[in-house]
This record gives sequence, structure tokens and C-alpha cells, in this order.
Amino acid sequence: MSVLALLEAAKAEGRKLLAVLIDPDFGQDEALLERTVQNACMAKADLIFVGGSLLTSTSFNHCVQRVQELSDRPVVLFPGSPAQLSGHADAVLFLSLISGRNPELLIGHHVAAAPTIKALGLEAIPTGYLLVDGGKPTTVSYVSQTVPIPQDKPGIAAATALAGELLGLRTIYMDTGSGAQRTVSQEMIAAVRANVSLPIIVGGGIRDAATARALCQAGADVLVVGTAFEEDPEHIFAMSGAVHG
Ligand code: 1GP
Repeated sequence: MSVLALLEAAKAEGRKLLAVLIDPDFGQDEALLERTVQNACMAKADLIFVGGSLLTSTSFNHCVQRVQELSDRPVVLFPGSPAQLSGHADAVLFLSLISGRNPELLIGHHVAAAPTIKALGLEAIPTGYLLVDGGKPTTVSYVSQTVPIPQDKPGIAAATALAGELLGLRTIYMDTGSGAQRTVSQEMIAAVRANVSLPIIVGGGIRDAATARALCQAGADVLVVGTAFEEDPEHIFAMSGAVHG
């Protein structure tokens, strides 16, 4: 089954999914990487995402390979640049930053990455990425040079997501950025949910089980958590329990 089919089937069945995000820089710590992936598998997290908006290490491909070796879960790239591609993954989120107006992130990087994605045989999942204000500037807002959608403007998020659906994108990813002070609000998730039928992925600043539960109830289909698991991979168990209800 393709990863997109898995997302669509889970949404149709009302099953919420947890994606454990591994930042390849953090993945340089081999012992921590192993513990994180092992816990993700034991806790029955549904997906493992690998990627980051800015990489300082040069061993991206090796990190994806290690994750794939250790994992019995689908490994999905969440790339911050066309350099973050690896044939060791199962799929790649083919991200268009549709909340922004940076042409490189709407089509430029896609042109650069497309031949490699085809050559590697990676499943590409067309994804509309919405950067939402999470209370402080994040690496993704700085690197992407885009203005996040204000938290108190759910209507903008809904119209943006709807435009993505009408353009033929297959998932919507709403993100306040890694380490954000605030998650995407329940009100904004509900507004997007009311306007699109695509699977909705939500990430940024999710640190506890109660918040995870509330975001799922608001309409998120997949929650992405990175920072909280970098701090303590044991958190994966409680988070998985909350998401899977
Ligand atoms: C960032 O959505 C992810 O793109 C995860 O964010 O690291 O804050 O969990 P956190």
C-alpha cells in the first residue's frame, strides 16, 4: 500500500496517525536515533518522518538508511531542500509552501528535485504546506523567507487549504515550525477541516498527550512530533496512546 493510500484509508476509517519526526542533525547521535526509532516501532507510531528546514550535517542519506534499517514503519521524507532526498525512504512529501509567495518553494525546488525523485523511484505525495504563526520566529519561517498565517485568521488558512485541494494537492500540512511556542489552534484546524476533504497533517510545538488529543478532535488526521521526542524518546508511548485513543 502506498503511503498516501495509508493516509487516505486511515482518514476514511477515522483512525488518527502519529508521525515521529527525526531531524537528521539530531540523528547524528546514533544511540538516541536507535532509541527513538525503536520506541516509535514499539509504541506503534504510524510513520517516521525524516527532514529539517536547515541541515548542518552532511550525512542525510546515512541517517535515512539507519532509520529504514531500524524501522518497520514507513519512512517518509519531509525535506527542507532538494538535497534532502534518499532512495532509502518509502515516500517523500512533495511540499508546496502555499501559505507563502516564495516562487522557489512553490515550483523552483520541485523542478530541481523531480528528476531525482523519479530516478530513486520514491513515492511523491503532493502536499500543501501552510506555515502558521507559532508565537516566535522559527527556523522554517526564517529559511523560507515567508510570512506565517496569523493564528487568529482561520479563514485565511481555510481558503489557502481549499486552493491547494482545488489545485490537486493530496494532503494539507499545517505547521507552526519545530520548537514553536504554540501549536496550530483547534479553531484553525476545524476551519480547514470544514473546507477540505484531504488528510490534514498538523505539527509544531506538540508536547503533551492532552494537546495531541484535542488537535485530533479538532480535525487533524496525522500529528507530527519532533522536539518533544528529541528531549525524551520515552514520550512516544504516551503520545501514541493519546493519538490512537
Ligand atoms: C516541525 O511539525 C514539525 O516541522 C514538528 O515540530 O519539533 O515542535 O514537534 P516539533
